[in-house]
Amino acid sequence: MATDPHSDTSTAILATITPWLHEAGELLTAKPKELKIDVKNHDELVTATDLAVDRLLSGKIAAAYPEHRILSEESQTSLPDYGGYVWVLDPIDGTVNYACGVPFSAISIALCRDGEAVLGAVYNPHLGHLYAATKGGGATLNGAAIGKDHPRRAGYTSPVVATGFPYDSDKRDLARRQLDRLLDEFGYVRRLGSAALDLCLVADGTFAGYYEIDLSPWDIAAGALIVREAGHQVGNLVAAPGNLPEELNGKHLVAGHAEAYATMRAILKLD
Ligand code: LIP
Repeated sequence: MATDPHSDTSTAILATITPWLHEAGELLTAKPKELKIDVKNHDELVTATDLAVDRLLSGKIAAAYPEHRILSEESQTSLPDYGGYVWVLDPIDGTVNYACGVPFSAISIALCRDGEAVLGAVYNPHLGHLYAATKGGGATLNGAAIGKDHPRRAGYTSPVVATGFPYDSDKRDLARRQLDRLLDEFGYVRRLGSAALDLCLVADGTFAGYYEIDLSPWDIAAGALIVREAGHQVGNLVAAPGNLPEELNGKHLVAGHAEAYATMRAILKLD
């Protein structure tokens, strides 16, 4: 039955999609003897599981919210506009990790209204971690509040920042310079391979910050809302391209706790 989200609160919508995420998560944790892996856009991996998760979740969204649109890494990668309700879906964020058997990948899903995220969820089925947030409603990990007012450990501030590297080889030299800047400033740098989960680890206090050069809307839509709702900061060093809403801008994305965020914005350059 179509539910108008205006009457159906974001929390209720999150409750609706949570079992969908667990069902999709079982596709990631299954250990198929064979896994079809293809290459798209010259150098990006896509597996049969990415496509299966996309079909599963896109189908459920279309059945429950037929008047909504879907922006998805594996089926609809752009829209003429972002008005009304748009779901932003990354069936597997961390596809290379998934393809190689590294247990650090996630399903990332957000619902936007007129270009602003109203709810987001990032589910890592390998660890059983469901990060979620609603706009104005705070951020949670497996239902427990996370963020600035809910430190992982009293009096402890993580010194670690995370980053990632673009598929596009033309951007690798800049990535190396940015990595140098982060290493010189912070010392502890991690590259775990999933932007969505990197953002969630900023939200829950594991990391002090995160930066990446060239992400897509589906990599960051849910994770960025979770960071904001955790009381931390997210922004970009450049404006969003074209008509893409700022909340879906993954270019030169910076996220972090206040001090680390300010430091990262000061040291990172566009050249
Ligand atoms: C990945 C991001 C990662 C980035 C990769 C890729 P995918 O998303 O999560 O942080 O470094 O280049 O964009 O392709 O696995 O959905």
